[in-house]
Amino acid sequence: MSDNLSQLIRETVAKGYQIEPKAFNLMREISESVDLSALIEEVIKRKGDDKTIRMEDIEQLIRREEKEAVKEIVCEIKEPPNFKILLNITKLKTASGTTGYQRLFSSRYRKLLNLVKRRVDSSNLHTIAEISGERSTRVAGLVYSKNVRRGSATIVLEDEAGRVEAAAFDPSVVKSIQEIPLDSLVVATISSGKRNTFIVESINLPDVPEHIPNTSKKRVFAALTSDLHVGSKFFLKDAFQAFIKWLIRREDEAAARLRYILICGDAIDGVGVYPNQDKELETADINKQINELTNLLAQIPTNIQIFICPGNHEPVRQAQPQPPLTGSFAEPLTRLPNVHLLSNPAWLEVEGVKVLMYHGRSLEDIVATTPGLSVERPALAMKSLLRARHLAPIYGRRTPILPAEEDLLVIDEVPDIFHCGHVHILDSERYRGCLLLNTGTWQMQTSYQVDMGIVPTPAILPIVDLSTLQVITLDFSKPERRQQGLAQTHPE
Ligand code: D5M
Ligand code: FE
Ligand code: ZN
Repeated sequence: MSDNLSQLIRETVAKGYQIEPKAFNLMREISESVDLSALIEEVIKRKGDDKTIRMEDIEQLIRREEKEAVKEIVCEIKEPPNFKILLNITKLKTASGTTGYQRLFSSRYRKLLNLVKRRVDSSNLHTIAEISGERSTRVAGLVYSKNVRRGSATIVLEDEAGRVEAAAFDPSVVKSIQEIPLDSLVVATISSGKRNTFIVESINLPDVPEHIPNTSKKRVFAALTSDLHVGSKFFLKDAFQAFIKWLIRREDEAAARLRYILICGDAIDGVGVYPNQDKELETADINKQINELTNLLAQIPTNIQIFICPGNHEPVRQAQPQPPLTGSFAEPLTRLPNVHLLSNPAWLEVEGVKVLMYHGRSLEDIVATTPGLSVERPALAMKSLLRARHLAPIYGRRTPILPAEEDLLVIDEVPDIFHCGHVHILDSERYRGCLLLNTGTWQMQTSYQVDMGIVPTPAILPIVDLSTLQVITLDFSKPERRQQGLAQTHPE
């Protein structure tokens, strides 16, 4: 026990007061963090004839102190929100048929090539047609196909004018080929092997440079979430309602500082998304689902800005990029002054912090084709997308992609926060200064997920302090909410 504490206890007893053991323990616990002698003085002032100091007497005052602090925070952040919608794809020039996809891939190639040229010394970057048998040639090409075996791999690269097949035997190059998503752009050094064959000496994705993230000057928080699935029998309405109650009550600092909510797709469950979905729906009427979502969001204080992008359960075009909800489906939500309907993907700047929102359908294709990756660690699959600088590189598997004149799924800029959902598992990573966050779900495990062996992490909400990009999580799945730093789950 500290000298100050013993002194304080002696003085209190000398004044004729008794201290209950529980109160004494609490005093010891908090003696480092509060001005205990001022606190006991206040307790005595309130006691009257009762000469016993109980735990409750002290607790009441601490709570009041906390409340005062929260009130102060609320006053402190009274400036208007500071955000910009940097990319919201509402209109897109489509190109139909096979020429459509040719144009899309040619746009992808050119955009990623320009990005690579900004990053690396491009003076010796050649076209595939320029590969010579005499010396090593550095080329940029899209991965047309690849075949990885034990100890070796072959890869076919193509650019606008040609194709080349090359083999790799170096274990680190074979590993790189294994990790590189199909249809992404790579920079490879190709040399000639025996009998007119080519060898891959090195191969790299465009990647991101080491990045110093932008942060907010104000200590303002943003809740990043996804996959509510309102309308599903498995939507955890009580847990979501507990989150809203927590927001309204503002009894702790995170709630008081929260100014933004980002919902990264699958806000509603929709209809006809998977076979026999109707058996798992609370309501099969999309308008009713949207009304219920609107009613929930309407309870959120209007000084909190809410951004919503669609996922594969929303009634919009499934081919990506997906437009924002529109027409009668959007109407109830647009009546809320603080709701902003965005496309998938969308770019957002909140308090100076750049956020890339993308629902994450392509994560399924990444984990299905990359050995070592799984849905349990979606943030690692997100890292693959970021390194490929493309949100859905793999063409022709589960992710429908719209043939368009411009490939808007290229990640042109380095985001400070890359936000995805879809896999229903909360996960985070830091990669070269970027925060990668997959934000889980508010839906219990569905029978489909039981069959697929997907174990979701429902009702755990990550909240980002925009001034530091540190993440805390709040668990609303239990009545006893537990707060913890996300860094504890996956240390950097
Ligand atoms: O996706 C919820 C989860 O289910 C997520 O982990 C992807 C997985 N999922 C969704 N659709 C499919 C198909 N067709 N095959 C395999 N796995 C799938 P959600 O978008 O919420 O339904
Ligand atoms: Fe979902
Ligand atoms: Zn989804």
